[in-house]
Order: sequence, then structure tokens, then C-alpha cells
Amino acid sequence: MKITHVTTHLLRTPADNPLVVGLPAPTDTREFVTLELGTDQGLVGIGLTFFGGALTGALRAAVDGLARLVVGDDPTQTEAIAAKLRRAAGSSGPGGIFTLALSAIDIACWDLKGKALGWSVCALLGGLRERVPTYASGALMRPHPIDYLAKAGPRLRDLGFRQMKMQCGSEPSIAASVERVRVMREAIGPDVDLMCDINQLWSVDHAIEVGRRIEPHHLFWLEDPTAHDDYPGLARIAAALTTPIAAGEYHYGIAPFRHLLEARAIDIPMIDLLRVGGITQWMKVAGMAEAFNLPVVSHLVPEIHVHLVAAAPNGLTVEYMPWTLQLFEETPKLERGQLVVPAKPGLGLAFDQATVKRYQIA
Ligand code: SMN
Ligand code: MG
Repeated sequence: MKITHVTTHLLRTPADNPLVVGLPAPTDTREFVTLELGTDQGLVGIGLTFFGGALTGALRAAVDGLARLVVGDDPTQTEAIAAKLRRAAGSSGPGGIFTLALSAIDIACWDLKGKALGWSVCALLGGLRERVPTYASGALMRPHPIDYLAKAGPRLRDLGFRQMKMQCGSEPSIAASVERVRVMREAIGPDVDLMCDINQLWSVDHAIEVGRRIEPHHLFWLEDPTAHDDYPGLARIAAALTTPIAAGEYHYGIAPFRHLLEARAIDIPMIDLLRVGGITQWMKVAGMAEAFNLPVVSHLVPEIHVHLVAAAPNGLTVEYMPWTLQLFEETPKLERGQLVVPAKPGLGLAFDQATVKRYQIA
């Protein structure tokens, strides 16, 4: 099989969030770069990437430019393709736009591998599970006041979620942070797993101080309590608290995970498919974590991550962040708090052409 053509689109969609109800719709937008790799067998593999912000046009150009370099190559050769693209990109990697672009190409190649063989990506990666735990994300965000959280949490539970994530970090005092978590826990009861994301907003000492006071409310994990690259700082927090510390979404490539793991800086590596370099690199980090006796969790894009978390023996749960749902014709089913792994060949996904047409930017 050979790659014969490349199609990319830059989409600007409304920043909808189907899990948030009863609040005014946001007026901002989100941008995505989609990739389709056509082959001489008539198969089309799909990939996507984002995080470009104001540089999303440059990100699209990077995806286009790199993907054109693999026209004529066999898409099943994912390591060869990664090596070739790294060489071709000179020293513009290993992080940033280069890796975000590489991820889209790697994802599309895995989709093609699965489609060519008639296997799902999960099956290609070793199979293991047909469904995986998932948690509601994006619904209990930092700007939402406590009384909204107290109503929204039970609503998510009624939708079937057994796990959900809230955000903290912008409260004016330690007491206010503790109160936010207490109210949330009380609203959802003791049997729902509750995660809390700080998105690097706290200092190490502040994280330890608040972290100790919220331990009675039993968080499933505390996420990115401080700067993502403060390895000794994270290790100090992880050692001081019983609550597991999750981090990793901000890191590019696989090597930073070695540093996080060696420093015993985190309890739950969170791997972002787009920043790590795609499916090939995601699974390497999962294996590294397994050797350190740690679980792994995903970041965004649940439609693709469901395959990876299901296939990793230490895959713990998939973040159900619904931002990308509108891009696809059909997305993995949610059943009793679990995501069902699509059994179709490849990723089991197709871009919704009406969405692409409606939101593409020339
Ligand atoms: C997050 C990161 C980036 C975009 C949206 C949300 C957040 C998460 O850190 O973990 O979901
Ligand atoms: Mg996060």
C-alpha cells in the first residue's frame, strides 16, 4: 500500500460543549486541522491535530508539508515515517508544531493500517478490552460558580458518568478552594470518582497546603497542581499527599515522561495524543509507565484515545472531553459510564463532511 494523496482542512467551529447545560453558549471558537491520506488501494486514513492557537494556519501548513513528504511511502511503516519526518524537519522539533503535525500523520497511518487489515486500531495494538471507563470533562470548569457545579455534577451522574473532573485554581483563598471541592463531593455523593484539575496554577507549597485539606474529600486524582516541568516540585507534592497526582498533558514527545517517572514526580501519567507524537509514541509512554507500576490516562480526543486506553494493560480511564465529537459522523458509544471501543477497521471514525464543509476556512 502506498500513500498517493493528501487533503487537509482548517476548521473553525463554535466552542460548543454538549456537557454544559443551562449556561449561555460560549461565543468563542475552536480550530482544528484535519488530515486525509489517500492510498493506491482506495483507502483513506484520517488524522487530526490542534493546539495551534493563532498559529493554526502554520500548523496546517506543517501537516500539509510533512504529509506530502510521505506520498509514495507505505503507511504501515509508522516508525520509518516518524524517522523520515524528524530528519526532514531538521531541528524544528522535538516539540511544538512539528510534533503536533507528526501526530496527525501518525494517526492517519494507524487508521490506514487497520483499514487495510480489517482490524480496529485497538485490536492492532493488542486488543485487551472492548470497553473502558470514562469520565466527564469540560463541564465543571473554573469560571463556573460553585452553585452551578452542585447542579451540574448530579446531572452528569444521571447521564451515566461514574467519574467526573472539576477545575480549581483561581479561588481567592485556600478556604475557597477547599469549599469548592467539598460542595462538589457533597453534590455527587461518595461513589462517584472526582478528579480536580489545577492546570499549573498553584505553587508547590500552595498545592501541598490545599491538597492536604482536600484529602478528606477523596479525589481520584489532583491534576497539574504546579508547573508541568517542575519535576522536583511535583515529586514533593506527590510525596506529601495521599491523593494521586496526574500530569503529562503539557509535555511533548516521550522523553519528558522518563524524567517525570524517574523523579517519581507523578502517580498517573496523562498522555496527550497530539503532543506526544501520535499513537506510536503514546503506546511507548504507556509501556514506560507500566514498567514503573503506574496507570496511564488520556487527554482530550476520546474518539481515538478509547482504542489506546483499551489496549494498554495499565490504561485507567478515558477523558470524555466532547470538544471533537462534532467532527465525526459517529462517535464511540457511552454505556453505563464506559466507552465502547469501535470494532470497525481502523479508528472506526469518519469526518462529518457537512461539518467540514460548514466550518472550513479557505
Ligand atoms: C484541558 C486542557 C486543554 C484544553 C482543555 C482542557 C484540561 C484537561 O487541562 O485536562 O482537560
Ligand atoms: Mg488537564
